[in-house]
Amino acid sequence: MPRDLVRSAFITPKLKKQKITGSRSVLHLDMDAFFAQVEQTTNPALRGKPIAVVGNKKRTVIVTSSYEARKHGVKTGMTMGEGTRACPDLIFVPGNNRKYIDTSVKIINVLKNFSPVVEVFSIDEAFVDITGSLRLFGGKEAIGNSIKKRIKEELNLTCSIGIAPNKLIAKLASDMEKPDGLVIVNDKDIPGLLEELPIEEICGIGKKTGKKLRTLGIETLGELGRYPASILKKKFGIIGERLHYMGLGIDESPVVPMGDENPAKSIGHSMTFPTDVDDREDINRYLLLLSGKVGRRARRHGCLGHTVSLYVRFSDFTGIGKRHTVENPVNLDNDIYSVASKILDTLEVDKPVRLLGVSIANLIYNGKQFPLFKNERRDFLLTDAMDNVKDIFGEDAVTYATVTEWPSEAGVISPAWRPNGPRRVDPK
Ligand code: DCP
Ligand code: CA
Ligand code: CA
Repeated sequence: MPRDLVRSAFITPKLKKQKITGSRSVLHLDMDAFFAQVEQTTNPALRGKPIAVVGNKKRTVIVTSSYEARKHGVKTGMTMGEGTRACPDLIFVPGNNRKYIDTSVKIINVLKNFSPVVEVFSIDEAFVDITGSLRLFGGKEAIGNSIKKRIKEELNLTCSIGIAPNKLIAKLASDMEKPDGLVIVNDKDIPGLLEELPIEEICGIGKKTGKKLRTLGIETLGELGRYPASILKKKFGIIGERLHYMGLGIDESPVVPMGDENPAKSIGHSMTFPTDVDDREDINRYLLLLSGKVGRRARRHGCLGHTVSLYVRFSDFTGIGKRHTVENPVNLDNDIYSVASKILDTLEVDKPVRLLGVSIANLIYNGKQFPLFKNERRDFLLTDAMDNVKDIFGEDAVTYATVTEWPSEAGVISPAWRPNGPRRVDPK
């Protein structure tokens, strides 16, 4: 048999099946009491004990606690005093970011054995598109159990896994039987699951949006799904439509292997703020600074990017990343900024922001080309002039009026936990 035919005989049935059903299988993994569990595995004296992990000097609140401590009512966000009142035997352990970062990387590497499509979502969470891996590993439950087993054997840690037709429901599912859970949700289970569920339970509906939805009389996801999409769009703009789909449990967003890009293929910069930021104007200011850093590097290398990515990490370590591809590739600060800012408009930012990251990918190398159109020339010339000043007098010699200081990157855990992330690109 000709080789091509042999190959298509293997490939066709699977492709066909996927096309007809259009059904995906998305796995979401979230580590149990992550920082606390890492502390307990690395220090046997802490195992089985109520412990609370606290931050560095500035952040003396409890960032997480072991399940033994939670039984007594210890909660994330409590002060040390409140923790001790809830549980007099509580043992405080100062956090060690390096350990958590290293563990996070190991977890991601385990996941990559099961599918190449792994999206790092936060320090202890990832999505994996396992649609193409089901056969090889014997189905959803088998993959879920194998991942859990490997993480237990290799790292001595437990995690909770949700498997569903999309990211939205997979994330919900991983939280349903914590700790050490494995929950599989099929299409037919979704309406029943969402009917009575309070809107805030779904990832993407934060306090602000939740409050606004409640003023419309919407309390459960079932109600949200039945609410007229047109009114939601009017009240919430771009995310109105997404809210409607959330209520129906529909989420077509792909699992994007983000936070794990090949450094050579993207240029980026991210920063953790000294204190969390929740003012949109401040966020914009940082966004412009980061876009400027990215643009400057790109221009030095004579390259432009077709795709702009934005990462937002919140104070609670959750995060969103999204990318947008533009027809005309960009490398001017303002162009990168305007795409990044548009992406930001489509994201729900209702928690203080801890970190922002901007990167460009899909790079083309064409040196420095003078723009054809007059309106583009002004920005080009301005940027070029700024670059020249920086070349001679240093990076801080000139900046935008809205941006007068570049805060130091001190103290808190940074995106370094994704060592292949955009930050590492182009060490100069
Ligand atoms: N974290 C933090 N500050 C917060 C929330 C979390 O520093 N406000 C850190 C500590 C957590 C880790 O991020 O261990 C992961 O956060 P999760 O919300 O996933 O919580 P845990 O993994 O600790 O517990 P759970 O088993 O409920 O997921
Ligand atoms: Ca967790
Ligand atoms: Ca988490």
